Amino acid sequence: MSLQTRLTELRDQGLKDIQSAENSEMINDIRVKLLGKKGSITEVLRGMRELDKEERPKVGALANKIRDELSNAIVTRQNEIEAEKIAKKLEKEKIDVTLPGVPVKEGQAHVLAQIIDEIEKLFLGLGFQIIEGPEVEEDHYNFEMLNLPPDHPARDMQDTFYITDKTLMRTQTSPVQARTLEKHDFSKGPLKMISPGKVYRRDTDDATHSHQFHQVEGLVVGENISMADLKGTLELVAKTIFGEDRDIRLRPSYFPFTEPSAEVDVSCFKCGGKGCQVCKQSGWIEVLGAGMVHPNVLQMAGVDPDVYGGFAFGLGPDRFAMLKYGVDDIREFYLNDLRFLNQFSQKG
Ligand code: 2U9
Repeated sequence: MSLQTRLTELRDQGLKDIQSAENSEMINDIRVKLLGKKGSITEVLRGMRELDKEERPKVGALANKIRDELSNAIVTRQNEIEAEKIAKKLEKEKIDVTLPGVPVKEGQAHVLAQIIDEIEKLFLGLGFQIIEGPEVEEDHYNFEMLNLPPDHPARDMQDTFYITDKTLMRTQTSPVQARTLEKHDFSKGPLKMISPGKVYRRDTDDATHSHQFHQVEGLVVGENISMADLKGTLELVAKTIFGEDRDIRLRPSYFPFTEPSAEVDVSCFKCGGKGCQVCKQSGWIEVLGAGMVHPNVLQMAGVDPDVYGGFAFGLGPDRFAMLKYGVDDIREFYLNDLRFLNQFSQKG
């Protein structure tokens, strides 16, 4: 068989093989078999040494033409295979961007967070700072700085979880106020702050008691601060949370950290003060405690009680939410049952 015939045969078979190759690996094998160092075309070219001088250029030209033809066919098929691969991938991964998405269920703040947010907004508007502090506290700040020395009988009501002899889960957010008061620079003006957060008591949980609940406490210390300032501030709290038409009244009480101290009632938001089941026919509901900061507390924080004075108050967002929404079991707030929590939609 002449070399020309051999070459055209190789070309015809090669082109067929190239055309029917299905992937890059097959194409590569064909390329090696035909055009590689030991490939069939290369071998034919090597055989040209035996040809007559006149024949060599003709066969050489044909061999080069066929080699080019085959390499072009290989590149073309290779490109086709690549394009087919991409097209298949695109088909498989096709998405319809016009389809409606899976709706994201919008959450909302916990009902207690909603109450705390409302109180924080009110006090920010009055120029108060919002200050948080540690839940694991020193006995010194939780009790002693608040005029509750060791063995003070009022400590009984605030029994808590002790971490060591001198560290405990705070029973009130007052220690945050004591720490801030101790550091306050009065040359820069009065101290006006609220401290919201979790507090702990060694209570057996029932419908009205929880070993962990929330407080927002407030403290104002400066010059010429009177009980009228206290009453005006608390009236705003009552109106913000329980409605514009609310009144408040102060009844004498006792707290070790305030003197005089008062329990604060809000006129019943259910009956407007006439008397109903919610207010137990009294027209009033007790909502918070307050008083003028005890001189001992000021003194212990390094503040001169002859120059500075102020008021403090404490309220329980849990109790506020129970009253406002008629929740009769405090434990509901801590069960994380969405059927309960979703009732308090922020959108109204
Ligand atoms: C400093 C000085 C005084 C904080 C106060 C109350 C009154 C109060 C609780 C009652 C039950 C809140 O809802 S409750 O848990 N508190 O009645 N708290 S005055 O007085 C302070 C705090 C810090 C330095």
